[in-house]
Amino acid sequence: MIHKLVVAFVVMALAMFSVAACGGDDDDEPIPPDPVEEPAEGPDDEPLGEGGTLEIEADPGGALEYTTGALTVESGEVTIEFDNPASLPHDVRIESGDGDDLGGTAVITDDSDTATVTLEPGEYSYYCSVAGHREGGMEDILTVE
Ligand SMILES: [Cu+2]
Repeated sequence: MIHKLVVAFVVMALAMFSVAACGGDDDDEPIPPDPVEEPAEGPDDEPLGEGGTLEIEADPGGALEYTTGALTVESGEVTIEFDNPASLPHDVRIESGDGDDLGGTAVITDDSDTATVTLEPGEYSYYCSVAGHREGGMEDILTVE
């Protein structure tokens, strides 16, 4: 009598164990949740400063150079005040490090002109777009902080 109960108990226990083990084997790998795309932080998110004014002058003697050398300005809306006292036509163009033209003044002779460009922090150059002038030396560094 007791032996029969023990045997029955053991059989039931084994059966339950195998069912449990079987269920365990059927467990699938947990499915990872879809990756959430973080919004890309581009340069557009970088807060711009208050900008400033760049006073740029062409060489009065007519040499193919600016008298102002490397310049630094705060990021934001930047006003270019260009003075060309020479009898040669000149302008000021702003170029990004990637070679994109970002704007600039008119080509003027013995005159002055202003232009406004919006600049993010980075390394730029300013140059004269009159043919041959940039190659002749009318180019310098503009750092925007
Ligand atoms: Cu020029």
